[in-house]
Amino acid sequence: MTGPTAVNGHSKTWWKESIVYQIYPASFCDSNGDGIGDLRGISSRLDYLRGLGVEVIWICPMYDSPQVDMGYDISNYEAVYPLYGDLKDMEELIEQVHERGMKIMLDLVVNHTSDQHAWFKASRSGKDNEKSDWYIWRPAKVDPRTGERLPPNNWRSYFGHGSAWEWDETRQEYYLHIFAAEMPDLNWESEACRKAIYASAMEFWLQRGVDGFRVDTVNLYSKAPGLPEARIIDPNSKYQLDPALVCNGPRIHEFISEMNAILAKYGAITVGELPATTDTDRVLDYVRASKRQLSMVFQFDVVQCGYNKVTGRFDVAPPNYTLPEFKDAVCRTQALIQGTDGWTSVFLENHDQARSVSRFASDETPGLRVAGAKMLALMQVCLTGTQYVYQGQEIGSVNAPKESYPLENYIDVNSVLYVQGVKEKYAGDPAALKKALGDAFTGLQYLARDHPRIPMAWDGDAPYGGFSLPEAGPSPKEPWMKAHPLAGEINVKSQIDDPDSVYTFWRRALQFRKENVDLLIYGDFKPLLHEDEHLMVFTKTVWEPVRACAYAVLNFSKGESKMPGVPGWKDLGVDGVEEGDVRLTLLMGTHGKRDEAMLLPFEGRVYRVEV
Ligand code: TEU
Ligand code: CA
Repeated sequence: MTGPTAVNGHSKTWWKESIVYQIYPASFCDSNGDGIGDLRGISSRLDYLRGLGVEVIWICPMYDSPQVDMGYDISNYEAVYPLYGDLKDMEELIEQVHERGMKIMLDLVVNHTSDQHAWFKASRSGKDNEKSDWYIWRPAKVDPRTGERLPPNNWRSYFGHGSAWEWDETRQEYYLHIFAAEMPDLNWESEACRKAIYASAMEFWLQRGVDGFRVDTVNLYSKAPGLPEARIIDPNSKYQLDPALVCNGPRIHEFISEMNAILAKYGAITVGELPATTDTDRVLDYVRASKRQLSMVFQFDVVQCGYNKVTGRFDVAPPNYTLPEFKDAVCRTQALIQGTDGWTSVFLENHDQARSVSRFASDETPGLRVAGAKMLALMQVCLTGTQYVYQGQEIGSVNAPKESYPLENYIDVNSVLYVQGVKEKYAGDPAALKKALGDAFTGLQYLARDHPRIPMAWDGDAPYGGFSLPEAGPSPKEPWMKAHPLAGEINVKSQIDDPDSVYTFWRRALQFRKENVDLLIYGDFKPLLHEDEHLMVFTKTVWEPVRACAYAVLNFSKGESKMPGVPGWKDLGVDGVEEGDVRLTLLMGTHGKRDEAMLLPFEGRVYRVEV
C-alpha cells in the first residue's frame, strides 16, 4: 500500500524527509594520523552515521585548494585536495555511501574561485585572452586631489573591514572579491565562463554519481548592473557592505535556471545558501517548486540571532538577542512555505556558526549543557522542512571555553581578518587596543566560525580526543586546529551506549521524526505564547489527508518554568472541538522524571493532541 502523496498541500518527496548530516572534511576523522581529516576517515564512519539515522551526507569542499578559506577557495574543481585523498578515494566514498542506501551531496562553490585557479591565472595575465572577462575587472579610480589610486567603488568585503577590490600589478586593474582577496569573484555575465563552471564544477561530479549539491552563496552570482556606489550603512567605515547590490541581482534566476537544467538531467537535489535575504517573497522565488530553481535553501534568520548586523557579526556583548526574537526567526522560516509549493530546511548549526548549545541554550554546567542540547534537538525534529545535523551537534558539542582556548587558537580567516582590523583601528592607542581586543575575543568566543571546525572528538581517552583512527598508530600528529579542551567529557565513545546521552537522545529524536513524518516534517507550524521570555510553545497540525495535531512546550530557561495551561481548541486552531475537550498524550520528552505542573531547566515535551 502506498501512503498519501501530499500532506497539507506539500507533495511528499524523499529529500524532504531525509536526515542530512554535514561533514567538514578537515575536522571529521583522520585515517592516517597526520592530524588532518580525510576521505578515508569519512568512509570509516559511515556506519556510525547510519546508526544515528543519517540518510544523506553533505561534504564541505574537498577540492584542491590553497586553503585560504578552508577549501571555499578552489583551485581545481576536478581534483581532490591531496591531504584529503584523491579521485579514487572520492569514487570509493560515493560507492560506499550508495551501498548503504545513503546519498551524498557536495558543496558547489561557484561565486568565486581561488586566485590559484588556472582560469584566474589566465584572466589576470592580460586584457585580451579568452578568459580575460571570466572575473570582474575594473580600472582604478583616481583621487582628483591627491592623484592616489582608488578602488572602482566603495564596496566592502565580507571578511574584515577592507575594500572588496584588489589591485593586480600585471593586469593594472582591480578585481572584485566579495570574500578574501585570494578568492576573486567569477563573472557570471560571461557565457563562456558559465559553461565552464557547469562542466567543471557540476557535470564532472554528477557523472561520478553525486546526488546533489549544497550551493554556496547561491544569490551572489548576479550583481547590481554597473556596480554602483553603496549607500552608507556603517558611517565609521570607509567601505560599505550593501547586500542590495551584491545579492539577488537581476539575472540571478536566469543563471539558476541554467544550472537547474543540468541538475534535472541527473535528478540531483540542491540546497542553496541564501545570505542576506529575509523578504519572504524573495526567498520563495528560490524555492517554489513551480519556479524550478532550487530544492530548498538555508535561510539565515535563526543562525544570525545575536549577530551585530551593522558593524560586523562579532561586535557584540552576548547574548545580544531575546527569546521572542529567536522565536520570530523560527516562525519566519516555518511560515515561509505554509500554503505554498515551496520547501524549507531546519538547521541550527553549520561550519560557519558557533555551537547552538552555547548560543541558544547554555554551556555553563554539564547538566545544563546536556539538557539544552536535548531540548534543541527536540525542537528541531518537530519543525517542518528538511533536517540538517552538523558534525558534533549529535553529541552536544559546545564552544571552546574562554579560559582554556586562547585567542591565538582562532585561525579561521574570518576571525583572523577581524582581529587584524581591530589592531589596525586602534594602532596608536595601547589602552583602547587592549580593551578592543578583549571585546573581540568575547565576540569570537561567542560566535566565531572556529568552534564548529575544532576536530571532532571520537574518544575521550585517546590523544586529541581520538580525532585520528586508532589504526593510524598510538601517537598521531597534533590536529591542524587545537583540540577541544572538553574532548575528554564530550565525545562519541562515552555517549554511544549511554541511554541518557545527548547522542542517544538525538538518535531517538530522529527516529521519532521519521515515525511521525506527516505531522513533524509536513505539518503546519503555529506559535503560541509568542511573547513569553522563557517558553517556546507551538503546535504542528495536519489537516489532510488525516487530521492530527502535536503540541510542543520547550523551556528555554536556566531555571524552572511553570507548565502553561492546556490550550483551548481556539489556540490549537482545530475546528469542531469543544472547549475543555482537549487531551494531551506525551509523545516524547527530554527528561525521564516529570512534574506535570513544572518544567525543569531546558526541559522540552511534545504531546499528541487528542481531539
Ligand atoms: O558562506 C557565505 C556567507 O554568506 C557568509 O556570510 C558566511 O556566513 C560567513 O561566515 C561570513 O561571516 C559561505 C561558506 O559557507 C563559507 O564557509 C565561506 O567562507 C564563504 O561562503 C565563501 O565561500
Ligand atoms: Ca589525514
